[in-house]
Amino acid sequence: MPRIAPSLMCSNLLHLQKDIEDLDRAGADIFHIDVMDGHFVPNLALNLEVVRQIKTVTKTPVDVHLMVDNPELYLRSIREMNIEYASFHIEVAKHPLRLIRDIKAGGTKAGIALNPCTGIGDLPYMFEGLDYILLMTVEPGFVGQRFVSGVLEKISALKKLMHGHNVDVPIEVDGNISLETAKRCIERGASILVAGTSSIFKVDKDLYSACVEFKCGITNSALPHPRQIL
Ligand code: S6P
Ligand code: MG
Repeated sequence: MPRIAPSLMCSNLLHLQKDIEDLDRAGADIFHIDVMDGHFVPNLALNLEVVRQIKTVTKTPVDVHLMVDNPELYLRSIREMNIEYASFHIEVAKHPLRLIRDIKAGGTKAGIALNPCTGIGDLPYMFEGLDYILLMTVEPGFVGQRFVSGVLEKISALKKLMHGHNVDVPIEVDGNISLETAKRCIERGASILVAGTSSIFKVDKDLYSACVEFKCGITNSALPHPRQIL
């Protein structure tokens, strides 16, 4: 069953706690949290201090997407906060195996993230110990960008590559994941969908209903009767 990971960077920070509560009621599986440093990407989103606060208001696992030049600087905090998932970018990792080992040493699941134009050829060297792979479907850094459809082929190729190495870890897709692009990614083998402004964080819809609808849409299940809505 595909899992939905709302991207909290898309939330209005003035009511972040309410958004988290609404998303929890709507059945969000994971909270995706973008941490940037203004160097790896020309933007700043959330930071680990905000993650610490988020963890006080929800029990839903958090997935920290480190879009930073020096992911090793963040490991101590990730460990102290008992973060469930953390990914770093392959494009900056000098010693990816060491990073994977250090993330996992604190009980966190370790993921590697790849930009849309980064190839998958080196991944088999890192398969051992890796818990998930995050494929960016937009250039990292900003919300509301166009879907890079070439990544669909990369999902299929990655599934094949994993199969050949007897590995089967979840593929997460991140960037312009609408109902339509989500379905195309799922068909190819993606199973964690980062939901942002293209699906649930829409100005004309309340977040709870948008998340319920998106979830029903990707799992092909019927919308709950209004009276079942809490
Ligand atoms: C982008 C970041 C993503 C965004 C997400 C937003 O750099 O890694 O997690 O938050 O892509 O979703 P959307 O639907 O606006 O692209
Ligand atoms: Mg992200």
